This record gives sequence, structure tokens and C-alpha cells, in this order.
Amino acid sequence: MERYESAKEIYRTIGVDTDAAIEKLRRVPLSLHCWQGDDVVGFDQDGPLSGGIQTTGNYPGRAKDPAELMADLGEAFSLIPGGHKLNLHACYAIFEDGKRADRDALLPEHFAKWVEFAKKHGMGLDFNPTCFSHPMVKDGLTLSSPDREVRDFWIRHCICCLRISEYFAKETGVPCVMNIWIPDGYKDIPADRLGPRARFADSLDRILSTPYDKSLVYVALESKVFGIGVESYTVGSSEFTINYAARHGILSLMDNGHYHPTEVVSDKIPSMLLFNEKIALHITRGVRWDSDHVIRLDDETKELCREIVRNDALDRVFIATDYFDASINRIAAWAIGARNLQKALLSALLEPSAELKKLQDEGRFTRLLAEQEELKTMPFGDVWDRYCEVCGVPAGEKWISEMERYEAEVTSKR
Ligand code: RNT
Ligand code: ZN
Repeated sequence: MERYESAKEIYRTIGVDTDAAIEKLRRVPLSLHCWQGDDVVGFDQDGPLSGGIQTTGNYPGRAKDPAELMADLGEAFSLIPGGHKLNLHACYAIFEDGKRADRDALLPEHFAKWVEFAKKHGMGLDFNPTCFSHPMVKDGLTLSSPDREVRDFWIRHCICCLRISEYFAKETGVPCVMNIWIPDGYKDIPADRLGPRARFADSLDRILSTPYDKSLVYVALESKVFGIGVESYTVGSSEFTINYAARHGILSLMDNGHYHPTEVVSDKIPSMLLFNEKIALHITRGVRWDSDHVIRLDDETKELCREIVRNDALDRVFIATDYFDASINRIAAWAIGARNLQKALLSALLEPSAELKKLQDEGRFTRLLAEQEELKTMPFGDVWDRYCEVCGVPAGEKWISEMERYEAEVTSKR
């Protein structure tokens, strides 16, 4: 308490209101990806993960059924401050009485248990068609396949997902972001780069020609530069998704693991904000490639959050996490990554951005550099602890012992 009061006073001297920052961040919903809890396996198939994405590690305690995944998510949410949403994938359908449905026949009722879970936790739901880990992915292709039957299957799947997304929004009262990402691409240099993209565009046209309520569902399209096994060419490249989204009034989704290693999403955000009312993000951490490591409080995560906050775009950017590490405690992975994202947002809210912009415009670059560096040693940790307390989650290191208790009592016994 005393430490917070003293920090508050220090931030006041640089014109920053810590109480206002805390209040603002509490209302920002962060969409937590369900797939960290079970290594992107899902409940509708038992084959390997495909689509050029990979989990590595064999840490014990992976959630193996809906009850376990929900329990683990509940534990994770109790450790993460701020507003929440849960991000689901279609492969997390829950079939009761052994009545299974294939991906092109999924119904809202297969997600009724998730709606119940969301209502219990007072949160909205986001959704993703699962266009991977399935026998109808032929030669690594889905919506861009030259085989009409394959394309039709995945078009039907995405249309089912639109219905389910509407159902989520109606039931929870919170709009649902439905993000389309396809793994389609080629391992080696293609002979035709245009054809697959034309087919992908046509498939998307057919999906989006299905009427859906645009005030309830925001459809997003995620780009990617390459994947394992699709090193030479991906159909859904950045240019493809940005142009398609702009022309068809859907959202562009940028995943910060999906660009060349020296390209940063932080710098893309302001350009996208200039030309789009809303954008969507997947936040992850790539180490040498799109490895989906747990988010750290590193420079790029902070810079990403700065671009959202200082452009006053917290209500224009749908922020979601997307990483999967199977080598550590999975609940800790959720908590560490999401807490780091919250820390980055809070620290951006504690910067005197108007003042810093002014220094830039006045060409006072020495003072700008000096102030930016001084900010780094402000008593941020005391404001963070206060934020956790206000949100009713463990502050400082206290969450670690809670996570370890849960591991000893629950996940280690699986
Ligand atoms: C893959 C994309 C995609 C997936 C999830 C599971 O590279 O980032 O968003 O991670 O759909
Ligand atoms: Zn992603």
C-alpha cells in the first residue's frame, strides 16, 4: 500500500495518473488461447498436430479432456489480472453420448459446455476454424486446394464456424472474433503462385457470402510467411490477407511470429490503424523461427503495446495470445505469457506519451532519448502489484506458489 502510494507520487511528477492507468487496463479484454493447455491437440481427433506448427516438450499433466482443460483454464484465469476472453478452436468441440460430428457438420450445441464455462467466468468467447490436423487436409492444402471436394469441405467447416461464432456472441453478449488461418503452402518453389491464392480468395468469398450478423461476429484473416514443411510459399501471405481483408470489410490479423525475423509488428500497427477501424493481433514469441515460445516482457512486446496504447487504440485492437510450450507447466505458461502482456500494456499506460511525442515533433531528440531511458527504472513493479490486487489475483511472486500447489494437487496426479 505504502509502496503504491509512493510510486503513484513519483509517476505524478511526470504527469502520469497511475489510478487512471489501472482502471483503463482492467476493462481491456485479453483473449487467452485455450490450446496452450493441451499442446494444440483438441478433442475431435487423435492424430498428430499438422499444418506446419509444432509443440515440443513432454512436461507431465497435459489436459486430456474437456473437464481437465476447463479446470486448468479456470486456474490460469485466477492468476491473470485484467479482463478476459477465451479463444477456442473448432477442434475443441465437445461431443456428448459418443455422437461425433465431422468438422463440416459442427453445430453450436457441440460448444454448449464452453458457453456455460464462459458464462460462469463472465467472459466472451473468440473462435477459430481448425483447418489442420485432419484427413481432409490433402497435400497440406485446405481452402486453396485444386481439389474441389477438399475446398468444399473446408468452406462448409468455416460456415459452421460462423454459426457457432454467432451463437457465442448471442449467448455471452460479447462480439466474437472468428479468425481464419490456413496452413496451405508448398515446401519447394511452386510453379504457380497465383492459382492457389485465387482459389483461396474464391473460397473466402463463398464463406463470406453466407449471411451473418456483422455486429456479433468479426471475421479476421491471419497471414503467415512460412511454416515447417511449407518453407517456400504460403498461400495466405501478408499481402494476400491485408488486401483481401481491406476489400471485403473483414479484419486483418497479424501474428508477430509470422514475419521475417527482423520485421516487427509494432511498426505495422500504426499503419494498419490509419486505414482500418479495427485490427486483430496474435501475440507470441518466436525464437529464430515461429517457435511460439511463451511471451516474455521483452522489448518488442513492450513496443507492440506502446503502439496500441499511445495511439489510443485499446478498443480498436483485438488482443489475443497464441503460443504453445509443452516443455514447462502449461498453466504457468498461460500465466507467465498473459501476465507479461498485461505488464507491457500497463507499462505503456504509465508513459507520458503526449510529452514524448512533443519532444519528437520539436526535434529535441537528446531529451527524448534521456527521458525514454529514465522511464525504464520508474517504480513500475509497485503499480503492477497494486493492479493485481485490484483485480483480485496474486501479486508479485505469490502466483508461483499457487501454481505449484495446483500442480502438486491436480496436474501431477494425471
Ligand atoms: C499458426 C497460427 C495460428 C495457430 C492457431 C493454433 O502459425 O499462428 O494462429 O497458432 O490457430
Ligand atoms: Zn497465430
